[in-house]
Amino acid sequence: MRYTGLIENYRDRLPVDDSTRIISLGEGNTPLIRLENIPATLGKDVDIYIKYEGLNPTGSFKDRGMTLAVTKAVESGSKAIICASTGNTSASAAAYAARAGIKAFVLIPEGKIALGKLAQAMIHGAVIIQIKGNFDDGMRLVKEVADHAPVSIVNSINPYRLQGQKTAAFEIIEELGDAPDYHCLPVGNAGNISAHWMGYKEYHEDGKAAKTPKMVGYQAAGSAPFVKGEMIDEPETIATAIRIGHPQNWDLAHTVEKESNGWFDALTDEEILAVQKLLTEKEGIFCEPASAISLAGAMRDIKSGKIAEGSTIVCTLTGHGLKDPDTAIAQCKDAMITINPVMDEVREAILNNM
Ligand code: AN7
Repeated sequence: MRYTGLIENYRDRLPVDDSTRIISLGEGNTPLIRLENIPATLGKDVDIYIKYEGLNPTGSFKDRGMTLAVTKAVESGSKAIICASTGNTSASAAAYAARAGIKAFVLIPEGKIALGKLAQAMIHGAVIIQIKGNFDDGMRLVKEVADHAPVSIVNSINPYRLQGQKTAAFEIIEELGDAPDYHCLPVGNAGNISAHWMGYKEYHEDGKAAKTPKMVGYQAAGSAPFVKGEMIDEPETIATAIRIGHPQNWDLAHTVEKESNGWFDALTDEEILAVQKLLTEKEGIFCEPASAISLAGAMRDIKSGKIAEGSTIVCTLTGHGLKDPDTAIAQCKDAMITINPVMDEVREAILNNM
């Protein structure tokens, strides 16, 4: 059967009915890839799977929530959606609004969103409002303006976003035959970790999984309110996707931590970038910096024994590496050889680099 997106696939578990016009780009159904080379380097017996959410239609997990948020906005008669974004939400909102034939307004922090995401929001025709401030300023403004203008908010404070995103947990359980022991994710607003936990609990309660995983959320050291235990006013990190100091799902995420017996921890930008590169070089998988933090954190916690040996671990790679070409290229400055167009020089380049 033709795959037509996650709402059709999980129709009976999502708030739609037969008359709902579904706005979909075929999101979901992303690969769960078993790491073959990295686990052996850790000196521990573990099974690590990557849920490659970068392969969604706009290159990030946001599409799972956006398909339902935009579907419901259109159903309610809305002609425009709005979001604040560190980049990926704006790209997704722009694409799904285009598909629906409605307007998208996106508020982004000036100079702090990755190039690919900006290109996406622009080419899909979103109205881009740059803020001389950060994501948290944008979020505050979106909430304020929604009371004064005819727009539907599609940030993760919109409950349909989380309903859509919970389907990633369903897919993982269906593929593994059960929930993993640990599920590691990058955390910004903590919508995704909360959505996954909803999905795991739902399938567990319905007998589709024998257990639920410990949920582990990793943040960038300069933007780690959950690790600090308080909001941060000036978040900073190279992983701009998670450059968020005032997470919108603060209480939900703490409930997830408690109920799942999980934890939050922080990693430095250097640790994040090193694992982004390792993953591309050792496994052939390219994700954006924010996404690499899930594996970077898992590797550290596996090595230390905090994640138990013998465990099955799923790490979500939330966004595609192509989202942020600047950061990738900056990591590989000396990776090019320039020659004259003669065979001898090509051969030399090969032999010198075997
Ligand atoms: C690649 O696009 O908040 O913890 O405005 O783009 O659910 O917020 C992006 C977040 C992780 C964090 N990885 O997820 C936005 C935005 C990537 C992201 C997160 C984001 P949440």
